[in-house]
Amino acid sequence: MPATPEKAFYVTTPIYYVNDAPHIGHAYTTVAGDVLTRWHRQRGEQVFYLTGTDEHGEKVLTAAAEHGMTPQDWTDYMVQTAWQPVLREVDIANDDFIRTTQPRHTERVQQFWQLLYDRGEVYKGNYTGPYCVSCEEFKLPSELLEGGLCPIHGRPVKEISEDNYFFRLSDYADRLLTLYREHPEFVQPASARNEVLRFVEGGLQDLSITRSTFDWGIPVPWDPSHVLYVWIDALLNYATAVGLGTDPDTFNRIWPPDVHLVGKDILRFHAVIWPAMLLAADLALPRTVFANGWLLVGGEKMSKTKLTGIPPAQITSVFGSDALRYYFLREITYGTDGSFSWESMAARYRAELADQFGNLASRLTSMVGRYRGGVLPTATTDPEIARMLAETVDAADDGFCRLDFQGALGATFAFIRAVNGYVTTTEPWQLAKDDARAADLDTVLCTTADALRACAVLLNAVMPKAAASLWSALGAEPGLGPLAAQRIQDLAHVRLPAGTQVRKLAPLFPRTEESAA
Ligand code: ME8
Repeated sequence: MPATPEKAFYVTTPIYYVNDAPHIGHAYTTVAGDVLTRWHRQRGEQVFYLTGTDEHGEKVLTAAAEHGMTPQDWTDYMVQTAWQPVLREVDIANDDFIRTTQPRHTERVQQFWQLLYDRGEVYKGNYTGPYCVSCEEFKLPSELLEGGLCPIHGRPVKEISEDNYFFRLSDYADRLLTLYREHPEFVQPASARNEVLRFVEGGLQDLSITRSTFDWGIPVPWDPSHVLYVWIDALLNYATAVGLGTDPDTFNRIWPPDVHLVGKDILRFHAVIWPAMLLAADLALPRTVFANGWLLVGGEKMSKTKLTGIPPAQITSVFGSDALRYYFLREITYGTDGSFSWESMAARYRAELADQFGNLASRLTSMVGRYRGGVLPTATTDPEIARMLAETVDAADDGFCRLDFQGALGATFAFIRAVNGYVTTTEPWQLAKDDARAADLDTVLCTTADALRACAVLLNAVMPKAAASLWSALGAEPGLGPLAAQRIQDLAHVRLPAGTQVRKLAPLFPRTEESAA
């Protein structure tokens, strides 16, 4: 019998609206997913990482009209010039990019809803009530701010009254509450779980799933005078991208998702509507929906709608993509809100990346060059540093797997600080003056080089460019193989072999005038 292929660890980001260009809020979620992906790959797991764009709905239709373009031309343009390039800008290693206008999506979405219609999960009714186009969400009157404004966008909502089709969402309240109770890991962090619990305990209303006043959407298969509501089209991207209904081999290898990364603004869609849709179709449920907090500007959510978004390139052009990736995950507890400031970005760049990590790498590579002609000597490594390394690997693995990026990076940088301290205390530059202490100097060089070998692997998920430069300067590949093939589980047991050719390294995080500002 052929071996059953291992189920992939499946990570997703939200698919982003193409009404405007991406800002660092979008990059934040996508980088978090990328780090998770790269970490799990280095644990030896198969990983499937999906991102993409959400192209239907009124918001995109309006943006296209404002630019005098058809919605399809507009979405093609935005995907090619803005949304796909930003992935390269911040170094994303996604496996697929789904667009909701692709036939592989639209056809499978129609099949899915036809199935639910045939099963009696859908009925015709009338929706009258508020709708926020910026959220693409039907609102409850009680949720609105004074003056009838959307609580997220601070903009007036539309009052709509349409004959629509409805999904029997209210039937699923009990099953959802059981799900949250039996699987506390389903919604994370705890604050998000509590919010979802409170919401569902308050009772659910059936959901309007079609719109009939515009046609930029997927036609309802049983009534083409309606299009599907953009959210119940968009949520299905996670399943259509991996072959729902038409490619069972791929689907069974990847489904269900292990982690849906979402911003807290779209938590209810993912933690309430989405599992109800899957239950109605008898599909397995995702393991976890993890909600990240907001990047704030002046205390408010950074947003395309409010034009407060900072494009990622504005940061990467000064600090590089590794530093952007590092900064947000180190600075903000994943799951809570946080602010960006140039001052704090520059301070972390200087103190942690340049002065701690970069400096340790420069010190070691130049000392091996100066004292040992660039060849790593034979020596045992310092047992205390080896012990700390083993603890650091465990802490980092635990942190990354729980999406505690801050904790994982905190542990790794504490180790880097300790190794820097070890170099300072052992004073290799003094040892080098005394031939009788050559063995001690060898120990310091081997210990430090090997600690950096481990750091390259520990930081590869977050800073792939710096990690690759370091791996190459350490000359690690001939002895140990490519960086990407290093396994987290082996990290504390492997050593950089004697005889390794170490090259002097250009600063990993150079100080530029702008980064020092
Ligand atoms: O909601 N802080 O798309 P969207 C942190 N198409 N994260 C932020 C952020 C901020 N200020 N701004 C955006 C949609 N994000 C739907 C999703 S999924 C089936 C459909 C991130 O373009 C965060 O992850 O408005 C948020 O959920 C996502 O971008 C929303 O992007």
